[in-house]
Amino acid sequence: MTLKELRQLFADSWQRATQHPFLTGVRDGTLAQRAFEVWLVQDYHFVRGLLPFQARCLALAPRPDQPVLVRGLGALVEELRWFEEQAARRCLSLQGPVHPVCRGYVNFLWALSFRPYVAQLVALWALERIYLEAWTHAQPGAEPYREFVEHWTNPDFRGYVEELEAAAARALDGSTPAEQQAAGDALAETVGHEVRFWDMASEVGT
Ligand code: MP5
Repeated sequence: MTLKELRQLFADSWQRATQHPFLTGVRDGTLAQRAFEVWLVQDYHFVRGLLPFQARCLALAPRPDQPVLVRGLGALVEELRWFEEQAARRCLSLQGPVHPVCRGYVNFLWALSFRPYVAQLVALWALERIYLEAWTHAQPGAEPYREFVEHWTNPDFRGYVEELEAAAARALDGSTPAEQQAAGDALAETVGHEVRFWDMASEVGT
């Protein structure tokens, strides 16, 4: 099974994850400021959890996948600094509680570390690909949010997602039926977590 075929199995929830009302609100400026702030703080917590997941993934990676995973880890460290700057500019505390939806997503990534490498890589590709498509949907973004739209739509980020896609496709290509099943399960769960993350920010912030 190819990555494209796998993704097609979850086309409906993929669309909900990439065309959520939160993103339409970013595009036309109707998103409540509080919803955006909730998302920003929780996404910081998410990225803090994503980094160790990706580091564990790197530990398992075959030689050809090492460069893209190392590149991504460097970008995550830089992104955390960027989030801290964004939060400070808006006087938002990053010390507050982690929302159960965010915690559930990070816990899922932790558990995924004990599943086959291909499942981990497919999930990593999916969560990055969803962010690329989601923020592309929000383009160009209303003024207060434009910098965020640019952050996840710039050519560098697109190139990173394409490299991850190639690595995930290679892993899937050489996988057993049981590993393909694990990859499909991981993909379904990842897309579900992405939808719930936007729902959470929209609900808590309004
Ligand atoms: C990403 C993210 C993309 N920041 N938050 C969620 C909930 N899903 C995906 O990850 P990155 O590393 O910020 O591009």
